[in-house]
Amino acid sequence: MKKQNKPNVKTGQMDSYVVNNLDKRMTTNDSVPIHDNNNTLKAGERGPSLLEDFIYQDKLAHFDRERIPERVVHARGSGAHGVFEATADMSKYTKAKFLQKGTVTPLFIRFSTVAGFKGSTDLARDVRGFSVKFYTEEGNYDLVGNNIPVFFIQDAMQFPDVVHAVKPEPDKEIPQAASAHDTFWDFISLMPESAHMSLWIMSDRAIPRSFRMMEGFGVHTFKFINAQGKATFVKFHWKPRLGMHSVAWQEAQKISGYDSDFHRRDLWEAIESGNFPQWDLGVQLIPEEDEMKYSFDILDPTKIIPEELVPVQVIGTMTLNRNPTNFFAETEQVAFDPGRLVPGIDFSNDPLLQGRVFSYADTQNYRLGGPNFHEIPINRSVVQKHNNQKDGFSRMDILEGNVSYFPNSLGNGCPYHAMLRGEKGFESHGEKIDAKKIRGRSASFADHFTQARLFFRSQSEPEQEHIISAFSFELSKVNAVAVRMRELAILNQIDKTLAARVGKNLGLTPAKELDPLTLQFARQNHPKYPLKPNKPEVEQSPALSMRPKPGEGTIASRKVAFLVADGVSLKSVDKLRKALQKEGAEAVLISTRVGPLQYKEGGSEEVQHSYLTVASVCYDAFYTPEGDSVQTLKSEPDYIQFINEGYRHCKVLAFAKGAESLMAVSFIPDQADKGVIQESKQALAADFIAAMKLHRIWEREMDRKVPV
Ligand code: HDE
Repeated sequence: MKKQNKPNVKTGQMDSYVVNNLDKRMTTNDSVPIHDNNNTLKAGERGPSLLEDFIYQDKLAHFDRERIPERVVHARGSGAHGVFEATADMSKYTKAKFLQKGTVTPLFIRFSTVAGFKGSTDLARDVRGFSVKFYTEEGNYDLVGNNIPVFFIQDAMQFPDVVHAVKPEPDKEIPQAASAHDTFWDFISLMPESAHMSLWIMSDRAIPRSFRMMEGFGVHTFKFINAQGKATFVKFHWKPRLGMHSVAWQEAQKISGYDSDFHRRDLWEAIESGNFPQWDLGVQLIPEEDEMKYSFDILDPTKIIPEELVPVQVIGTMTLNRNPTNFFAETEQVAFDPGRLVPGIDFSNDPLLQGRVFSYADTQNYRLGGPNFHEIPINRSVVQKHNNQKDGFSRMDILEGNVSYFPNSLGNGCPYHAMLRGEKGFESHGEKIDAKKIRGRSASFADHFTQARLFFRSQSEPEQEHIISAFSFELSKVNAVAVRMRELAILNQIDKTLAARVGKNLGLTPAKELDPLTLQFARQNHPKYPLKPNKPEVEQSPALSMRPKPGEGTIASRKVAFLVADGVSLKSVDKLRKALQKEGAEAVLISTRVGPLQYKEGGSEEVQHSYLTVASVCYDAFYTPEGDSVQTLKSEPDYIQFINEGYRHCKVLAFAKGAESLMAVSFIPDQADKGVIQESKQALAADFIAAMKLHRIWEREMDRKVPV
């Protein structure tokens, strides 16, 4: 049953725009009742259509303009409403009202992939956008982040270049939503500053199991400003309550075929069923005086601040509790902008952040058709705006009076400036700057490999293997050997084993030194490149690995496929189903056909999914209960494919006592590993749940007997 959530100030405002057509007569856009909307007005039964048919024109003219430009990046996205509750006293650091303990603020979130078009697959290897719009009492604040804490480039000037390199190649518009092609790696292999990000993007972080199971990051260093005007540097982190999980690369490719809306569907269904996803908001705080303290520059967006160096403090919780009513009106028209700040938060001088401040409002003026996009319901603040900006396409607000300028006396000097009445508005932090104009970069941004190495060395063995496979996959798809060689030379600067292993898969030996072309372009930004890097404070960061730590983990909201056929035992189904439900996981019956499933004990249950309509890659774990169904499944190739694939993708499988014989028709060995539970030998529910908490039995990847 759908859990109800109380409307808040934002969803209440949105509801006032919602239109319901039930029992309503069809009208034109001017609300004129329509008699017949199937037939155009003609001169005689077989005659030509008449120009005066305003009802037809009304319908077609609107249809002809239904599409708006998709976002130039992050075109594919999924949104949800939610709330943020501040749980810590932050007044010492920031005066932002929505961050003061106990304050609850409505929000809208949009997750996205970056490279693909609007209709592309959710499972592309890509960064995920993680944009949150807080509708605060002091106006809208947007935290427009990603699920990876660093970026490819250090200066906004190169953003169009990196985007052009990753998007489909302009002559043939191939490939869609994929970085595995020549132009991307051509660019990356000439830009050593992208080395750190490229390791993240080749890691499992780039193929999440669910939006609900990934971290989010503000990426840049921002500033908190307190009531006394004192600044503290801050990095934002979103930590998912469900833990961090990914799928395997081969699975990702298959899911793209079976259900290219996999992440969108997962988010929608979770919220619809009342499994509201949650994240804790954490901050890393750095006193202003420590700006230059570290071995890296905190303004450099290709660097993280290791959590072991500056711990993440939790300051609040986000809960997503309502799906959009209409995709276009909300998820498509929402406009995020890192340049949208509230008092208490300010920019740092990160050159990537500085450049973003221009681009978002600019692209939205174009994409949403003019300067009044702030008035679209999803973008409206929950406090009324007051200023002298007026007119423009599709203006909604109706400004009263004859005054639209300042200063004025006819309007009583209103809207007034906060400072004129002893009040406070947004004030930029009064940082002292005394500088010469230059078009260039700080030498403190020149170390490109130390943190890439930190990332690689902090991964568990299976995670490192996945990175090696991902680089091998991507670079194998690159046709230009010179590009492969250049990238290998970069990898060799990061970690010799990484480079050698990838090189082996490409039939190439990594060069010791960076390619002369890479050096030439690196020297454009840093004339003395390469500079000697500082000694890092941290050489291993457990926080960078996604592996659940022992004793950690939840299986809440994970989907377990119950593989059944007519004649299955209800008792055997319920034995595990009840245990899973207690843990918040979902049991999904999959049978030889949809419709009523006949139980051995009598009675039936409606089944929504069959081996024909779904695939094993869309489930987290598998259970085969016992009963007369076992005989049917023995000769059902689609069932056998389910369990073989589940095994190959390192998932947990359980077999009821009377169903264990089915293992013999699969590739799964008897007593395989801790992820294969046989009821006759193990505690069915307890061992199954414990194994699922590990998410995957990655060690099994070495067993490649099962064809993919
Ligand atoms: Fe964006 N980015 N970006 N970006 N970005 C856009 O804005 C841009 C960057 C991010 O769900 C665009 O409204 C520049 C970093 C997200 O609607 C555009 C630079 C990070 C989204 C734009 C960056 C992001 C966008 C396209 C280099 C992580 C989706 C449509 C300085 C912190 C927002 C739009 C949504 C979208 C520009 C780099 C995150 C063109 C110039 C770094 C999550 O304005």
